[in-house]
Amino acid sequence: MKVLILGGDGFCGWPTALHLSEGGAEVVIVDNLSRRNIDNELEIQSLTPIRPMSERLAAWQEISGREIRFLRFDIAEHYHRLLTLLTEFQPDTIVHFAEQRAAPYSMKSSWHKRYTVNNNLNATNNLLAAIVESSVNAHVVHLGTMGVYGYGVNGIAIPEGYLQVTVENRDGDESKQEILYPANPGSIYHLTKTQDQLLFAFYNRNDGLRITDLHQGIVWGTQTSETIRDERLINRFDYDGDYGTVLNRFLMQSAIGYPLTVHGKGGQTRAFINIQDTVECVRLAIENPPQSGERVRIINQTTETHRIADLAALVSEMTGTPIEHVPNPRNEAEENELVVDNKTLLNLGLEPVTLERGLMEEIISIAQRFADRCDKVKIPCVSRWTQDR
Ligand code: NAD
Ligand code: USQ
Repeated sequence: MKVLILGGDGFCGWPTALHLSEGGAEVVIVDNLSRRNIDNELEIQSLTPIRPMSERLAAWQEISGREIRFLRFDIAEHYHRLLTLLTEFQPDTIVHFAEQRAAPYSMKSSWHKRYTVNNNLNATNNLLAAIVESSVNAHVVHLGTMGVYGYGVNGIAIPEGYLQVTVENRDGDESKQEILYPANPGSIYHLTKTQDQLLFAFYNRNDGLRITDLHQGIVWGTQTSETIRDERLINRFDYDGDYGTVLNRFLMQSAIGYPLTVHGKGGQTRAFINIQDTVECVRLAIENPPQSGERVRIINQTTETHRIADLAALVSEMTGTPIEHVPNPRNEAEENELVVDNKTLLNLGLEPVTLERGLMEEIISIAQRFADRCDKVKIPCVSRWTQDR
């Protein structure tokens, strides 16, 4: 199987590339290294010492005997390079991770809002247009987000993409329909993912493209069974106020004794998944593609839901780190309930890594081990959703 991985130098893309290569796929990575450049812009670096791409790839070849090819270009800008690549490589599957993925970064300024919209929507539209123009018969697996749904459930479990509704027709009779779950994004970044959904629905209906959209929760953890095989393969770990996600931030904060930064009361409930499960889920999605003519397949890629205050209490209990409630820079509900339907991946055989199993290992092997690389100044979340925050 030939797999093209867009965004394969990133936190989810790199371990996925290795996992698929280990499974025997011929893998080509495209990445413009924008994420590494954003580290330069924000004057921050991954807590883990990630290596340059050429060193990563040489190490993987040395260890596994398998080659991964890498092309550096911007898929949102260089349409014809993408088109040529699709025509020449003829991938069976294209995994699309190549978007700006931090909600706080997307809210930093009008420049960051415009960059995120331009980058993410052009990346997705270029990919879909190039598949049509090249006539390549590839299955697109896209990393979406749980945040497309918003986080309120109105007494129901969030379904996998589509909502059954009953409407009254013109004769006054009730008719049942299935619609895309109403989008309710909480940031410009999340907004781009809701718009991706419409692009997928259109190209699926108009051109018959086969697409799986994986609505992923917050990813925690760092290493996978492949990245752990050599220091040079180590995955990135973001902890700063823009790119660090909440649980990884708490783990790192506990390693340096920095009070755990709970926004407001910490009443927000979110969905989570471990990075090892992310790579397994992408593989399962690739192995189970939609049939030709099938509508966009939407899968909720998440394994647990937790309230932020409860997560902080758990980490605090394990490590003795105090909790600090800080003003919330985001415009989000003070608290919410969240119940998510995630049957598809469990039915395909996913055996989740639970917080209970993986948390302490992560604290010791990553957060404590690399604690001296942490720049405390970069911990506070300084990007505000509105000017009065
Ligand atoms: P990341 O920023 O670490 O990786 C994204 C990669 O894509 C980077 O290496 C970046 O350089 C590359 N990229 C971005 N724009 C590009 C472009 N125009 N052309 C070529 N390369 C480009 O992010 P991640 O955490 O690995 O997330 C990957 C995907 O998964 C994203 O789409 C994100 O929205 C989604 N996701 C992530 C999480 C999470 O918690 N990390 C949760 C849910 C969904
Ligand atoms: N939060 C804190 N303290 C912190 C950091 C965050 O209380 O120090 C809170 C936030 O206010 C928010 C929650 O934790 O309520 C989650 O924040 P996050 O930064 O961990 O996650 P989020 O911004 O939602 O984005 C991350 C990824 C994104 C992905 C999304 C999945 O960066 O790419 O799409 O998780 S989801 O949240 O399910 O939409």
